[in-house]
Amino acid sequence: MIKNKTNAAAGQVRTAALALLVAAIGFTLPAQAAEKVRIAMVVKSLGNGFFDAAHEGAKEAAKELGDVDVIYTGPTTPTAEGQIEIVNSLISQKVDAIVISANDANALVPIAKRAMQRGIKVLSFDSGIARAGRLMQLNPSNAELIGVKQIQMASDAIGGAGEVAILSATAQATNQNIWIGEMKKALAKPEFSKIKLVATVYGDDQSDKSYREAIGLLRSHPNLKAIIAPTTVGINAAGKAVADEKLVGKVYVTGLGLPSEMAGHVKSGAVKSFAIWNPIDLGYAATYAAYQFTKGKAQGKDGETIAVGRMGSIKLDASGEAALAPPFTYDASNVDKFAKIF
Ligand code: RAM
Repeated sequence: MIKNKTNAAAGQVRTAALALLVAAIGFTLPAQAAEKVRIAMVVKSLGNGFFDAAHEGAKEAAKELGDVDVIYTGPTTPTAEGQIEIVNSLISQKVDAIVISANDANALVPIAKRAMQRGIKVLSFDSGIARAGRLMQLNPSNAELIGVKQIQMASDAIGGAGEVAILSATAQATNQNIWIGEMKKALAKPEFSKIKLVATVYGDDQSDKSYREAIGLLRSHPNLKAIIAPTTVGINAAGKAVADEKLVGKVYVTGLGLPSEMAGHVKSGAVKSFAIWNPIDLGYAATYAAYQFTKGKAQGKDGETIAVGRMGSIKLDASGEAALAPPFTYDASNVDKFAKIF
């Protein structure tokens, strides 16, 4: 009897265990079938607030899409070599997509091609790879607009005449070089004929080097009226250099900056106005677009429209590029409000 009871009890336990197993299998099988899409965001370098904000946007897209894992990575200094190593390792990890802000348009083409041959969808954003090395490039905004905007802000700050200098990121950065080209075109316009570009220097998106380059500009060009930095790292360093050299009111800093990093410089008077687009939106849209490629909902054809969630849709031009919104201008009236966001 006792034995039988035990057997019955054991039988019940076995049935319950089986039921649990069935339930468990029932739950785990579909989950295994729906593996997450792994999207790697490769930035110019780590420790840059602009890319930290883009990462926030990538995480937001991943959360919304539900089946995405974001791998956020980049070299410690903004070099193409560092990014090539990283892409190599992402190929071995068999990620599904790579969205990269490139430190060099051409140097990354061979490794990006290799990734694409292995079925990885490669997109560039912010700073582009040449067309052969990516399926599409997402620009934050129209390049001409970004160029003209910066010259206009410099002109407004210095009363339309005087010497200006550019403090850029790295000498190979695709985006900064395009914008510098557009700034030079803008300077050729009659309305800016009294503004003279006297130097272009490179702080490599490193705070200390950017600061040293800014100090160098201030000391070697005593008549300098403005430093234009088309980089969030450079503009922040230049604002500090102008204040440290006690040149507030004599030299103005403008360019592309993050409100969170620039609010103090607007207060010190070193900066009257600067511009930027929303880096969170940029990271969000780039990640969303990459997802569409992994799902076969985007191919990168000329004229193609790609849905990018809350940002609506983007349309590829004849160079396989799309642009988001125009840059927004910040000054004493609004910098504090946006400083809380990015
Ligand atoms: C820096 C980077 C980035 C650029 C911004 C404006 O953070 O160089 O590529 O888009 O500035």
